[in-house]
Amino acid sequence: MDEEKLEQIGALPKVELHLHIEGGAPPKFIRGLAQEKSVDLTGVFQDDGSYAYRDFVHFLSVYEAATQVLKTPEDYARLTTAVLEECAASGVVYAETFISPDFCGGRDVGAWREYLHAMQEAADRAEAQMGIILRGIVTCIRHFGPHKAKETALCAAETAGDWIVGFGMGGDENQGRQRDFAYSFDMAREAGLRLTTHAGEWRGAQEVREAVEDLRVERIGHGVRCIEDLALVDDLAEKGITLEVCPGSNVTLGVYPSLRQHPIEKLMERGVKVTVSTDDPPFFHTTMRDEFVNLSKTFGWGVEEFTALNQSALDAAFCDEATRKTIQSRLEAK
Ligand code: MCF
Ligand code: ZN
Repeated sequence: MDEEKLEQIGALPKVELHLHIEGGAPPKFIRGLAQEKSVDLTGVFQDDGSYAYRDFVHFLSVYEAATQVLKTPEDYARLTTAVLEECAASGVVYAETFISPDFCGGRDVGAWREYLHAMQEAADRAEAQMGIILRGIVTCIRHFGPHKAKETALCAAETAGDWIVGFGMGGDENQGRQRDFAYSFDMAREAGLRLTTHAGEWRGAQEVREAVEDLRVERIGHGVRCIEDLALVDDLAEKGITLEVCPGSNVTLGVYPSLRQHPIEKLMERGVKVTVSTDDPPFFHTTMRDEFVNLSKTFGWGVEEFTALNQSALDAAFCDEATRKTIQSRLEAK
């Protein structure tokens, strides 16, 4: 692929469905807040200033350690601005972000509303200044257990609307089962929220099947390990379930040894709805632009393939129809 073509692909407008808000924090931003608040972040950064972690479980604890500096709604407003600046610089026109009442007010509904208000105001400002549109997915954390997830689901149900559009789960897939969280997902569904859960990143195809059957989600975070059971892959294709695939994250965390060996192309060829996201971009040394360019270099994809990926993402976005139309016209205008 020649340089000009790669440049063109990097410059395409993009839709991103899988982005954890604290995971999008530039390390400099977190270091700055730590200094302001005199928080000791020993062990969070490497000598070169990037986030330090050895493996997935360590990544989860470093993520939580970095999040300690985010103490107030105002901190989350600043974080939202910093994350959206990075997204917009990468050509993202619409993003959905995972936000968690665990970190924003300790799952207290009143406090959660204040954090949410601050993030939404920051997102409105970013939309006015940079044109980027953001929506939120309230997210429970699997390794915090089902009881805390219920409190999180209550926060989600209380604030469901045209900005909080979904409910999801992230965290350590090796703890518990999807069905342990069915009560919370049912509560969110009844409040009108759309559903997604992380599955099939660290555990195999069975985990993806359980996510679909036990939580009745319409999207899956990662989901890539479904490739280990082709009958399941066909089932996902038939049901129209969308995978929020994060190739750079998977390679950096060691789910696959290289992008070449990543199943994204096989999944698409077999008819599964696939989208591309960054997950926690600075943790994984990536951006949406990098994801597009790297996929193009590895699989030889051109504008047509990336246009299809964007369209799958927009079709699976949890926003309302008026917003979808606005984004559609932005994708077509460029
Ligand atoms: O997708 C990656 C890796 N797999 C699982 N979970 C997470 C990922 N990035 C963040 N998370 C989790 C993590 O537990 O989501 C939470 C973090 O605390 C934040 S949700 C706003
Ligand atoms: Zn994730």
